[in-house]
Amino acid sequence: MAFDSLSEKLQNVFKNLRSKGRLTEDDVKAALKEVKMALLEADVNFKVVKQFTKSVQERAIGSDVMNGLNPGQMVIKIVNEEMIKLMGSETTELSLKPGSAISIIMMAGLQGAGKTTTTAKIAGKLKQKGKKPLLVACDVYRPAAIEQLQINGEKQGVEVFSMGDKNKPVDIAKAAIEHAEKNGCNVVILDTAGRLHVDEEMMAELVDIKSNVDVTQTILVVDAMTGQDAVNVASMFDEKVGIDGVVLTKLDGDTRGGAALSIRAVTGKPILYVGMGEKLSDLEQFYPDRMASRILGMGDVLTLIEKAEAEFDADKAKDMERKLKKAEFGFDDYLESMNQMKKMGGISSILSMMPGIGSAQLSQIEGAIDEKQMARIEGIIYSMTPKERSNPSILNPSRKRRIAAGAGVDISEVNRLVKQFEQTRKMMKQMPGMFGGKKKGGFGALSKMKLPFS
Ligand SMILES: Nc1nc2c(ncn2[C@@H]2O[C@H](COP(=O)(O)OP(=O)(O)O)[C@@H](O)[C@H]2O)c(=O)[nH]1
Ligand SMILES: [Mg+2]
Repeated sequence: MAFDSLSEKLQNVFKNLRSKGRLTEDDVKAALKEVKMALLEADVNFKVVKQFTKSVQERAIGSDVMNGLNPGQMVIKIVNEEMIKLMGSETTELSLKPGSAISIIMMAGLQGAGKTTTTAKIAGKLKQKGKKPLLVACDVYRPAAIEQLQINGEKQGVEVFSMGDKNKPVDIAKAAIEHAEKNGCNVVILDTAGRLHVDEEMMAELVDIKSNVDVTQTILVVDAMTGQDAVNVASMFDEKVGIDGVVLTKLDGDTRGGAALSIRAVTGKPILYVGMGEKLSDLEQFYPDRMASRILGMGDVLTLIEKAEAEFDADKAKDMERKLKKAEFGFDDYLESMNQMKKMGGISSILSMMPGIGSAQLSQIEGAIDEKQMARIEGIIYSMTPKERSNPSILNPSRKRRIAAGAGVDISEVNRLVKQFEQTRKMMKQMPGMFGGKKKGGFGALSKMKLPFS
């Protein structure tokens, strides 16, 4: 299994840390030196390793140890978070056009990377989602490649378009799109030819397709077994052809796994899927957080950390309540409370734990909050100066105009947010115990409450 050796080494480093009561700066540095070695041995890109250990060290040395964790666990927590960040934090989906509009996906990569297999794997996933894919045999250099795609397509119950090996890939692609239009296929996946090494001819062929066909996404397939080469290949393809995302194959093998940690950091392009075997069902969506836990291989400690974080949130909440009572509640706290709600699964999941809230009210509240709206609010608050955030009363029209321009919204949106903020503040004052307090009472006010996000 990929990462076995890296996991083992990291676990050893952390075991030593865990047994210590307190961590000195030297402890942290010594541990990170070992982390660095382990990452390099796992074939993680050198620059990435350097930057990674630097960030971890800065955070580890400067940070307070969270309640419920020992210093060693605190370091693990930071390593885990930085690893997730390295891999892009969020899961990136293959970006497709909605409905019946035809998306064109061009698969690229070296020979043997797993393009043809991955093409069929992705087709299966898309079919499950209700899409109608068409697989296109653009690898005209090896007759076996066409047959391989046909066999795989058949297994997936997906149509394969081929014109044999006498036409240019770009012409096959064009013909395939016409075929898709006539037959109601809404995703066209072009399985292109690879070479053993990056070469001009291959790149030129891909560029030719891209400039003649309206490619929606170019997906690069790289073999995890090739380690840093995979990362270099990704950089070159991105430079010459332009890629939108990466599929990392053969992660089931005995690879050192470094590519998974480096690709995003080096190329800026997300990993969309990982190949976990030869079977057509062996393709997994890429989750940076799950991958980090897999690499760290410490489910128990990570669970402990999550718990400590939850408690930490509760502490913050109490602090917020105190601020509220003293009328110190500012926009920063407002943002914080929004983020907490997001983390805790939305406001409705919090409210549903409170007495006196009916389901009708809940669904009304639920409908009022949407992620986009929250993002806009965040944008507005980030456009405020720290002074404005902590002291909203200074927000005069000219400041509001500046903020609106900064956030790229209309000034009326800023006005609305400020008004809602004031109302929230007032309402919260009437509700002792909403944040972490144990006292009951004041919940009746919720039914009249003007939500911060509505
Ligand atoms: N173990 C494993 N093998 C894979 C994976 N993806 C592809 N392969 C194998 O790698 C070989 C080359 O794959 P292929 O799709 O023909 O590569 P292409 O030349 O890029 O089209 C085949 O034997 C595949 O079965 C994977 O995720 N895991
Ligand atoms: Mg192939």
